[in-house]
Amino acid sequence: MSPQLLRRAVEALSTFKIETPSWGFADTGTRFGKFFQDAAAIDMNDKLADAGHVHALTGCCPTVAAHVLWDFKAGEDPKAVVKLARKHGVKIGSINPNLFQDQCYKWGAFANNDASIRARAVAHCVDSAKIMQAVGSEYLSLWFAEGTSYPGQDNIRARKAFFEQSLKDLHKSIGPKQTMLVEYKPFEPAFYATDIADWGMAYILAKKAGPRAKVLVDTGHHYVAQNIEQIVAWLLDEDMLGGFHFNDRRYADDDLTLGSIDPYQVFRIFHEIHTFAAERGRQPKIAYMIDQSHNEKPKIEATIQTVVMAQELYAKAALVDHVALRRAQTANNVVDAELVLKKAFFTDVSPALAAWRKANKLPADPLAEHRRTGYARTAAVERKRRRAALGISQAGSYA
Ligand code: PSV
Ligand code: MN
Repeated sequence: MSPQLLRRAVEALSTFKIETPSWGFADTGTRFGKFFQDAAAIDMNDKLADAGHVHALTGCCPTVAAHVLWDFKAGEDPKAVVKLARKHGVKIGSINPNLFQDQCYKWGAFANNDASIRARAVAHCVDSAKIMQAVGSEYLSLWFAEGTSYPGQDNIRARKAFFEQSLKDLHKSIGPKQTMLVEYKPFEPAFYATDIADWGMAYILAKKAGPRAKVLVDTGHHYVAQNIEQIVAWLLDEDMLGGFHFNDRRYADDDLTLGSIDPYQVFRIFHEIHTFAAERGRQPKIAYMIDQSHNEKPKIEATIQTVVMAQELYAKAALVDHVALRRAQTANNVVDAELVLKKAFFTDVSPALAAWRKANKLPADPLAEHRRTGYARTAAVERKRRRAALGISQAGSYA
């Protein structure tokens, strides 16, 4: 690696931050069930401790995404959670309202035919925006588990109109320095017509909601052949890309560690972001977040794997020779254009990662260091004991 490329990769690493999800440290699984882990976090203190541990090892995860109903106790001052986070060396990041758990949402939340349920759902999001304000977070991250499962079940355009109005109403509670992120997902739990099934729908709704609404791309929420980096490039160009939920997908769902299936695809996504930054002379403001619920891998190890992989791919993508690429593109030299990307992708960036970690007094190998500390073993013993004392059973519940 030339000194020039090394510098470029280290520079890229110094600006890259990725948010961990509080729920990624707790016992979560698939919708068919969970396989429990002794070391899984029991409460918010555990989740923040685990997130703090990951940040201490990797140096690039200063914030933690929180799910309102799972992480904030009713009636509790959200500032208590801020304090707890500080104790563990992290901050609260995106705030995720929950519109998929309560029985009243069986027929939807923002698109429910019943105006009182729609109002309740918006009120929950407005309350979540107040939490966002109280904890000093910049992002309200919205995912809607709604739609219809059978043809004819509901009026598709009426649902769209309800969504537009509900999002507009919520937008009034979003401060000038805050952003509400609209996430899309092709199916599950609705199987016929998910209300926000793809990026186009999320774009239209965010655009209509107001200037502080942007689209969130969850890399898992796409069909197999879908070109995610093209979506990313279009959203960037329209100034509508707000953030990512990182994972990897084999089919069209989330939850695998980033780059475990297709690291080249993640590289291509980062390449579009670096290209945009090079052309516009500014970094786009993007919330990089992880959204994974591990059922098989140890949760902290999986999170570290994702973070390290994200850093590696981000650094590789920063090495693309934009001048050579554009030259090849304008000459319609398909082979050379592709080779420019491949060259960066196959460059070994470990010297850059090593230099950046050394400069930031971080362990050279975060995963090995995590294993060496025995953190998970200690947590497993302590949390198993605490679960027993609290009478918390790990059997029988659903994800
Ligand atoms: C839904 O699949 C999702 O991607 C949303 O972002 C949720 O908030 C998250 O997973 C956790 O269930
Ligand atoms: Mn997600």
